[in-house]
Amino acid sequence: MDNVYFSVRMHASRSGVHLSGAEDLVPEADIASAAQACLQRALQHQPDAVRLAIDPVPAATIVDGRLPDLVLTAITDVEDSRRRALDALVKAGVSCQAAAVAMQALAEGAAAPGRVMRGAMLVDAESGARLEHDRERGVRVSHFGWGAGARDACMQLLQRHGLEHFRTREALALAAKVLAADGVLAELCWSDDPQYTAGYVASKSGGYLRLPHLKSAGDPLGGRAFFIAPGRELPPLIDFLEKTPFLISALGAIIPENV
Ligand code: WAQ
Ligand code: MG
Repeated sequence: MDNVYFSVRMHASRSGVHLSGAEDLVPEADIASAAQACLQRALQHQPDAVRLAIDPVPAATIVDGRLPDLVLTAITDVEDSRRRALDALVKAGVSCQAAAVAMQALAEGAAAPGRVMRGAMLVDAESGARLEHDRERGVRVSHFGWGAGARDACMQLLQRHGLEHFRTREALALAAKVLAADGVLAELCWSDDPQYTAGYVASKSGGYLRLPHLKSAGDPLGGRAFFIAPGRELPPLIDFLEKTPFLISALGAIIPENV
């Protein structure tokens, strides 16, 4: 069993409506603690149903990953932050139109007006066309986790910069997998948690550009957009994002931006 990892995934809902999801990719010895952490997360949301799935993953299929460099900005104004995000997307090769379309969709509710998706939009980086087949679910990045010691090392590194929230660490890991996908130019994300205003633009050249105020406090909308190079075949890309096991073994740098 030595070279087997396990995918631990949780999905909590109430009256059939999604509340919370979490997942990890862990060695056998850590299954119980990973499942416990997922369950604790689920129970914070008063669910009436929790699904916990634990599946073996052969180590030979696991892709080795590295976190993107984290660039810290200190912009406090939401409009300025959104302008900066658009600028970063354009620098990453996304057209102005595609960047603007995606940002507007996240701001208005990407599933339908006022409603967030469970996963990410796929956006054609040139035309801005929405490419995902299901606007409620979108594409769910899954089967990613941390190699031995990497999560703790990441926590310590982030703490030195005052970033202790689990969301930052998890978003970095998710963005690492998204950026490793062939055909993805960039990602735009901010949380749907009304109290969590931070978001980011991630790209291969620009790293993970963190914007602490990408939305106003109290705003319940958020989501993710993955910008796809035009003409890509989607099934292998989606398969990689959803199914290929991906383990972070190396951290990136943290680069405080001069202000
Ligand atoms: N795959 C694809 N999309 C997802 C996934 C996933 N596994 N999980 C969530 N999403 C989408 C979905 O539309 C959610 O509504 C949206 O992302 C936001 O999810 O401090 O916490 O879990 O640097 O609320 C970003 C900033 C935090 C972190 C993002 O996202 C930082 C966050 P949340
Ligand atoms: Mg959320």
